[in-house]
This record gives sequence, structure tokens and C-alpha cells, in this order.
Amino acid sequence: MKRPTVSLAVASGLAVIAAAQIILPKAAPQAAEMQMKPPVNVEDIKWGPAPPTIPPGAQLAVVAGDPSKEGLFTMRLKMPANYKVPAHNHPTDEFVTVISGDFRVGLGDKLDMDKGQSLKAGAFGEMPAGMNHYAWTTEETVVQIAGPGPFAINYVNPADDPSKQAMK
Ligand SMILES: [Cu+2]
Repeated sequence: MKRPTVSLAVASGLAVIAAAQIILPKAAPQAAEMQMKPPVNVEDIKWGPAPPTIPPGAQLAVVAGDPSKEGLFTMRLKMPANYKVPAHNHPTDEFVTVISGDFRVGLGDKLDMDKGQSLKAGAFGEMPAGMNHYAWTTEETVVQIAGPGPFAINYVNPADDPSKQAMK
């Protein structure tokens, strides 16, 4: 009794695969492969100075997409010990994964090192668009930031914007 049932399941499974192969356009996987950048190991990630919109001393690596444009992006931010990002928000949702170090994050309108949470390697945080938050480090820390672009930082106190401080 059981055998016919099993072979029927296998047969219907094969039918689904066959149907999928007919339905899926052949060009789609090829186009995706052409756009895909090869996977990289951590030592092959290319770092550069972070933009002047965040405090000096950090390094940035864009690993996918373009944070300055519309569409999904993924980037990494390497911060030295005792690095501080004053209270700010983003016009888009921000998804943060801690790669290494100790990333301290708090919610609110002013950086307060008595509040906040210590996030270690593997930790994840979601900052909804418009929510004020701040961050600091106690050791060299790497975070991965992903989300829909364009990525921008609005400092709660405009005087905290390092790109404006540099112009003075
Ligand atoms: Cu942020």
C-alpha cells in the first residue's frame, strides 16, 4: 500500500520541478549571475575613509549596492575604540548586525553613556526610520548596516553634524 503513495509523491514532485523549468524564463538566472559580485572573505573587503557626515576616525566598506542611491545596500563600518556617534535618525530603516567588538546603542535625543545596550558579535538591531538613537564603542568595532537607500543621517542637534563642523 505504501509504495504507490511514495512513488506518486516523487512523481508529483518531479512534475512540479518540470513545470517550474518551463515557467521560469531562461534569461533570468544568467542576468542575476552577471550582476552578482563574487563572495568575499573578510580580509578581501576594501575599506576606505567614512564620509564626513559621521565623526572622523571610522572606515567604511560598501559590500553591496550603493548607499547613496535608491535600492537595497549593505555596508560595513569599522570604528576605533571610544568612538561616538551623537544622537541622530535616518530617513530610512536601518538594520545593524554586529560583526566584531562591542557596539553600544541607546535610544533617545542625546548621547548618554549611562544608558544603552552592549551589542557583541552576532547581535542585530533594527532602527526604524525617524527614530532617534546614538552609539559608541569601547573597543574597535565593526558593524554591518543594511537597508533601503539612499542612506542619510539627520543629527538631532545640527551642531553635532561633523560635515558642518568641518566647514566652520
Ligand atoms: Cu544610526
